[in-house]
Amino acid sequence: MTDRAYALFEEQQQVRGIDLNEVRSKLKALRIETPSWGYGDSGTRFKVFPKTGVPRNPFEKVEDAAVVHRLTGLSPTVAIHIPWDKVEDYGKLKRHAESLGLGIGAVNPNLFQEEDYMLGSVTNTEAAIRRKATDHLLECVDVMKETGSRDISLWFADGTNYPGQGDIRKRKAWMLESLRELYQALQPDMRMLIEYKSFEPAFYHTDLADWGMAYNYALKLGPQAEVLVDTGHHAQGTNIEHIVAYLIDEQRLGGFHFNSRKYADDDLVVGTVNPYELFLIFYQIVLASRDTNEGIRQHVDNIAYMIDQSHNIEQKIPAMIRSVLNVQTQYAKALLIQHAEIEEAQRNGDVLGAEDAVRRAFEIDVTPLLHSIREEQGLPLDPMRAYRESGYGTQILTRGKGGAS
Ligand code: LRH
Ligand code: MN
Ligand code: MN
Repeated sequence: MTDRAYALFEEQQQVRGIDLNEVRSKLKALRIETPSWGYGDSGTRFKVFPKTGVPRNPFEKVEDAAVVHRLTGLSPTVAIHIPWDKVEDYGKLKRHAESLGLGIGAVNPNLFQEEDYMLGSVTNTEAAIRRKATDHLLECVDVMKETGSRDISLWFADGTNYPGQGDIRKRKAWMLESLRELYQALQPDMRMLIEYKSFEPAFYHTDLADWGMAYNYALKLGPQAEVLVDTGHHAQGTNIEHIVAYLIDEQRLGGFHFNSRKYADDDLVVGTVNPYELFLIFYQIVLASRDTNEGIRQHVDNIAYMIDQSHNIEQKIPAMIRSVLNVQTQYAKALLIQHAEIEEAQRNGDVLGAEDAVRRAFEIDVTPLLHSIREEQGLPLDPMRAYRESGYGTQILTRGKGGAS
C-alpha cells in the first residue's frame, strides 16, 4: 500500500515540477529539539496535575526524550533548564544522553523562580540582585562547556505591573549591561538566543517585549546574538511569518520555540490549532533557503527548531511525539510549494493566483511521503502507534507519582 500510495504521490508531484529528491533530503535533515521541562510535571500557574510515571530527575527526562527520537528520528537533542535540571556532574548527563543517542541542546537559564527576582532579575534596582542574576547566566555558560551546547536561550520574566513601578530606561540599560557580560563570556562557537514575550508574568510592561527589542539588543551585542521566536509570545493577530522573514533577511533569526496558542502563551501541542501559521512560517524559511545570497542560505541552515511546551493534562511522551510530527508535516507541505507559480502570479499582479499557489501545497496529503521516508530510515511508519505498542508507557509507571518540574 505504501509503495502504491507513494508512486501516485510521486507522479502527482512530478507533474507539478517538484524535485522530490531535494524534498526528501531536506526532510531527512530536519531536527527538532525537545525540552526537558515538557517531560516532567509542569506548566501552568493553576493546578499542576501530577502524573504517574513522569521522570524523577534530568537523567530520566533524557531517557524519555530518547524514546521520542528513537520513534521519530526527529529529535536528537534535548534542551535543559537550569536549575530545574541542575545536576552535580553535567558531563555525566551528557554521557548518559549520548549513550541513548542524544545530545544536550540549548541551555536555558532560569531567572524567574526565586523570590529575589520578584521585582526583576537583571533589571532589579538592587545591584546585588542584578549581580546574582548575571552570575547565574555566567554559570550557564560553564554548563554549556560541559554539555557541549551551542546555544544559550534567554528569556526574562522581568517587567512591571503598574505605571511608575520601575524606570523603564534604567532597566533597559541594566539589561544591556548584563547581556554584555554574558556575551563576553561566550566561546566563539556559542550563540546567545534572545527570546521576547509581549506580556506575562508582568502585565504593564515587559523589559523584552517584542522582536524589535530583542533584535536591537542582538545588534548591540554582536553576531553571536540572535533572536528567538516563541510562537506563543505574540499579541493576537501578529503576523509571525513576517517577523520570521524580516529576521532571516537581517540574518538574526536564531531559532524557534514552537507551541500552539489560541489566546496567549498557551504552550499547547504545536500545529493543533495553528497548522496554517506553522506552514506559512516554513514557507518563509523554504523561500529563504532558495535565495541567491549564500549568507541567507547558510543562516537558514542554522535556525534551531525547538519545542517549548508544558503538558499538563496530556500524556507527556505522546504529546511530544505528536508535536515533532506536526512540525515535520507542515515542513513537508512547505517543501512542496511551487515557487515558480507564485513568482509568475506576483509578476502578473494575480493576487488570488499567488494565494492559491501557496495554499494548494498546504492542502496536499503528505502521508505517503512521510511514510516512505520513515521506511527508508528504518523508523516506524506510525510513531504514535509504535509508542503505544512499545509498552514504554507502562514500564515507566514504576517511577511512581509526582516528579520534578
Ligand atoms: C516563557 C518561556 C521561556 C521559558 C519557558 C519555560 O514563557 O517560553 O522560553 O524558558 O517558557
Ligand atoms: Mn519559550
Ligand atoms: Mn512561553
